Amino acid sequence: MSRLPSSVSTTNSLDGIMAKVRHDFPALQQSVHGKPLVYLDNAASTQKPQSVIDTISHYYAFDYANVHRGIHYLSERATRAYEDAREKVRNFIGASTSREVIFVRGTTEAINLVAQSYGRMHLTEGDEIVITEMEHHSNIVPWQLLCEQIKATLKVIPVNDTGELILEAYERLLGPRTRLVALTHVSNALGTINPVKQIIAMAHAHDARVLLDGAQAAAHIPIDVQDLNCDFYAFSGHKLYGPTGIGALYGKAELLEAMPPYQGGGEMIREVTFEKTTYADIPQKFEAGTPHIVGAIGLGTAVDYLSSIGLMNIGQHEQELLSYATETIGDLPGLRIIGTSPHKTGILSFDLRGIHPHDISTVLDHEGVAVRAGHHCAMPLMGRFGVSATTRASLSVYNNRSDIDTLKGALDKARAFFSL
Ligand code: 7TS
Repeated sequence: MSRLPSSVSTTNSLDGIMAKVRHDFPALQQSVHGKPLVYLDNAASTQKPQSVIDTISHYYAFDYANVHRGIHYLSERATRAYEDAREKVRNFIGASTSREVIFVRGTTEAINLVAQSYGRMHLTEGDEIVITEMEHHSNIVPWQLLCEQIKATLKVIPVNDTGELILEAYERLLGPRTRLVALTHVSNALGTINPVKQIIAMAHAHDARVLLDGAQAAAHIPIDVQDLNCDFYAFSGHKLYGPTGIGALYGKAELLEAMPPYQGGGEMIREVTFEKTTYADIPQKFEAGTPHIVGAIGLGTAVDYLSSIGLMNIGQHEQELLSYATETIGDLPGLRIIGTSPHKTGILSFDLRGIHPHDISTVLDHEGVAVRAGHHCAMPLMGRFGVSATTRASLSVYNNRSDIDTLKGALDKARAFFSL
């Protein structure tokens, strides 16, 4: 079951659409500490529209059954809904067949799957994996684990002072032993949108495969895996208005077909004997056990929701808001924005001299403003910018100028409180 957001039926103007989008999100209608909630922690996770909430409760109330096993009516209906969701995700990322879409718990699991399945099969001692200095720990640690297991080496593309990858350094890192390049499409701590098409082409010229971590991209910019020509693409449902515990891994069919299973169990087999087990075709080969059925179906509705507004519209709205936010808070005395690339999504990470980000966010919280403070699971990147943590406001489709004005007012209070 999916509904168009209430916003879309009534107006075509972007401002009009965005003004109404907010009403699709029940969580945004509440107050915290006696102040209207201003939710600016979208890079951590987004709130859910009513259509996603309705889909989830409808499934549990009326359609609930396991998938791919029962011959009974409900099981068939649940299986259809689950596979329809896969098709929606395929369409959302521009894959050529839904066999290339594997449901996983999220970006973290997707990357671990590729590291352990593709990595252990195709890489060997002395091979090299290239990542970047701006990766989330989810795109560092799985490769370190793999490197320890097979004695491969990790190489790191550095970032410049504005928070962009230094492509000349990348070119120098590529060599005959480079087997895999794994990088984020958009940085969660800086907002930088990386020139991934160029980076992929450079890797392919060296016969290396490329995995893109799309956790921070999929809700903000249109994704077309065929146009990008990436080999793997990973993202999480909860960052694009869908449920937690569900995400997708895209992989080129010929790669997935050649890869060994990541986990063994039910669903992923063709035939089991004690002597030898044969495996199901993709994507089932990589979906051992009962999947997060309602999560996938809810993700399908979230994708419908995003598509009904349009990723181009969302991107334009967020860019306008990012400009406004950068102007509004960018020249507060002592405030340094970390991540100043002209190619950014709506992420404002900053350091406010002398105040620990946890203290800032505590003051903001009392003003009803939710942001994230910390290292954002990007500790090496924090070190690169000489900080241990930042305060991060991250925008989404339902934020507006008034949210930014409230953020500014709350930051003024924090500055006064700490006598800055
Ligand atoms: N990659 C990037 C770029 C991310 O931003 C995140 C989560 C992940 C991977 C992991 O995603 P998961 O859904 O598997 O956990 N990033 C953040 C963040 O910035 N704040 O909280 C979570």
